[in-house]
Amino acid sequence: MNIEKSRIAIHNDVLLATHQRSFDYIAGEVENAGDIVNKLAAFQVAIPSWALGTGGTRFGRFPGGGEPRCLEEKITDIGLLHQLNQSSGAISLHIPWDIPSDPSHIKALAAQYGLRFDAMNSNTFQDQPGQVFSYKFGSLQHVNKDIRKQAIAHNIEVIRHGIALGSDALTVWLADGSCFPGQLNFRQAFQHTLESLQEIYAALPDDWKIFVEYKAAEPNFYSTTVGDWGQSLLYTSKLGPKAFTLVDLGHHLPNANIEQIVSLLLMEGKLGGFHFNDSKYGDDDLTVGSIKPYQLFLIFNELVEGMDAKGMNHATGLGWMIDASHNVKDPLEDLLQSIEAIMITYAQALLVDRKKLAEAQQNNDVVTAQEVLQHAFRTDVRALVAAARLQAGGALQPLALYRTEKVREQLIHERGMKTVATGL
Ligand code: AFD
Ligand code: MN
Ligand code: MN
Repeated sequence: MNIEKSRIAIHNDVLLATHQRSFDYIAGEVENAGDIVNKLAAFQVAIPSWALGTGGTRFGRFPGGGEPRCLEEKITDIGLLHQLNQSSGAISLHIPWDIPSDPSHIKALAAQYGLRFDAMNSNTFQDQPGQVFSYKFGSLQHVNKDIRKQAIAHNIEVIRHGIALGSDALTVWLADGSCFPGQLNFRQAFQHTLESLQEIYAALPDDWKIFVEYKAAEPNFYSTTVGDWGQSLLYTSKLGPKAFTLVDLGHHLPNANIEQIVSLLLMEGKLGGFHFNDSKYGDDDLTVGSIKPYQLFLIFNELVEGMDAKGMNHATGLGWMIDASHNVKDPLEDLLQSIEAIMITYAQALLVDRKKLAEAQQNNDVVTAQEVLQHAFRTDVRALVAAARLQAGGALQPLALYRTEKVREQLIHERGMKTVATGL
């Protein structure tokens, strides 16, 4: 299905006068409103193929109907999001869930919706039907060389699928680790993993990157072989210039200072990918900004400051993706909320008075430093975000239009009530 441009135009016409009033107000309050709007319009966040259906929990799955049944339908879903907000212009695939039978057809379909292919994800955390060796005791870390070889070959196959689609990055997230003390020799597990990653790295095309994602715990509960940013940075430093660390907001121990982590990774030129979500307890994969919006702002503040210090383009300098799971909400509504939260926070980070903050830091003026940050965080920037969408051809209120157009009802009508998206 499609959301016709004319439907978006009618929706915008009705809201235009109110929007313009809010926009004029904020444009008078901030410096360079036009620049901020342009940066927001350029900023695109990839949607992963596995966020379009109802996520599994250990306890139950309560699908809401109309879930995409195949890669084509996943592209359609992301295309719909992009038509509404003009900020979801990329899709991230997971192999083997999303193996394209006809890559040129898939590429053409994505192009119709204005989507490009973001990082490709490999999967060595599940055993697939017909697979020779099991990953029960790990994949790239495994004590058995044949099992490591199988996992390496899978990652190289993922790169090949990505080349056919025009992607330029591979994300490796490993479930490797151990559940009990004594189960693993930590150094040996690290060395095996490094050697395996080196073989995968050797198969990367010249213009590709590899992102090594870390996670503190789960599914292994005692140790994780890429458990934190330090371990990821060790791997990516040893691998070489095409290797980068990937930060997923949900993959830290409680109260970790993620803003400091991204700042130092950027300083080292080793931050490559970023997964947005929110959480209260662990890897909850909740809607971005729904639990800790101020923390998200502080992280974005460091991202903007650190990228500017390196002369990086905000939109293209990192691989931005939402990594979420939906158990009680319509996944598409949740993704619209997540994108809105990302854009609002990015806009607030752009508002930070950097000169004043640097002066306050230099003078140990702690009070002013806090004032500068909180002034930006407390500014209502929603009209700037809406203006960026309007400029790009999106809807002033994507969620409202999604509901009035009855998108979910139409998807259920087309696909049925009992559809299950492949993925987590
Ligand atoms: C799991 C991991 C990680 C990864 C995703 C896709 O926690 O976030 O990005 O699977 O492999 O959710
Ligand atoms: Mn992730
Ligand atoms: Mn995760």
